[in-house]
Amino acid sequence: MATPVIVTAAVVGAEVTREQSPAVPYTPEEIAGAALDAWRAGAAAVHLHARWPDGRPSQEAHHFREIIDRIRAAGSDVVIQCSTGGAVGMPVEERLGSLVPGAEMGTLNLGTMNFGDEVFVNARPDIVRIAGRLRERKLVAECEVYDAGMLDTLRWLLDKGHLSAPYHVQFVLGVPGGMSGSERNLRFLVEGLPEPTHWTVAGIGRFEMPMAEVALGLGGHVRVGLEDNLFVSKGVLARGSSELVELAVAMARRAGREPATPGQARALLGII
Ligand code: KMH
Ligand code: ZN
Repeated sequence: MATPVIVTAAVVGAEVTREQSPAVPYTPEEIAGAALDAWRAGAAAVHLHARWPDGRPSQEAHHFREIIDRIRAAGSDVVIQCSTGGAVGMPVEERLGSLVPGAEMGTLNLGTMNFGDEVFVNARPDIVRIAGRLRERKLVAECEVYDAGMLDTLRWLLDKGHLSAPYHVQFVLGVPGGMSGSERNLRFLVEGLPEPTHWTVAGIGRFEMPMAEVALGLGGHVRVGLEDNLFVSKGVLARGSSELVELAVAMARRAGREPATPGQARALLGII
């Protein structure tokens, strides 16, 4: 049987705003609601950011705690992944505020890069520090790779013992400043993994669904959601991340793969 597909829903992120789409959630209640809708639509995992009620990005522990509590209170077993990337410009200690009890995974961004017109700073000592915090808290790292050189940083982290299995890799393709979302780029990155591991692709903007399709064929996993893309088709806004999850689930089934349950996702990712 083909490996089930872990569909991860990235329901809010730090950049998109309600001015761009009224479906963007801000409050912990709205973010938890979007996560639950995504889980009901077939997402096995949710990638969480938080916002202040006015929409500013937040890495405040109390926001993440409330989001997770609301998800669990509704009876969901969805895998919880918290962002340590936060928003461009946030100091590392602030970014680490998201790693609250109840988190099961945390992101580990593997390098500094242009991020649109801004710079997303991830100096190597900071990457080591975040990796250390994830290890201390027994969280599975999801390594965010935006460009090919970041795979060398992954190899370096493994060689130096800053990171060890189980970990997960996510290729984020289409950020202006990183690699764009082409099949050739994705194949090149997958071939460049330092050792066999599970991986996901998050295609940004118009790259979301095309990259999901390529990943499904290559045995990878898929991330979708409003953090990455606001549209279901050209000029048509998604009702929410759950609608993008529905599209990804249907695409997976057409490719002969079933969406993973949260339990299957935990087994694949090594979450205990
Ligand atoms: N908001 C981006 C600057 C992550 O979640 O770890 C970083 C980001 C990655 O979203
Ligand atoms: Zn994120």
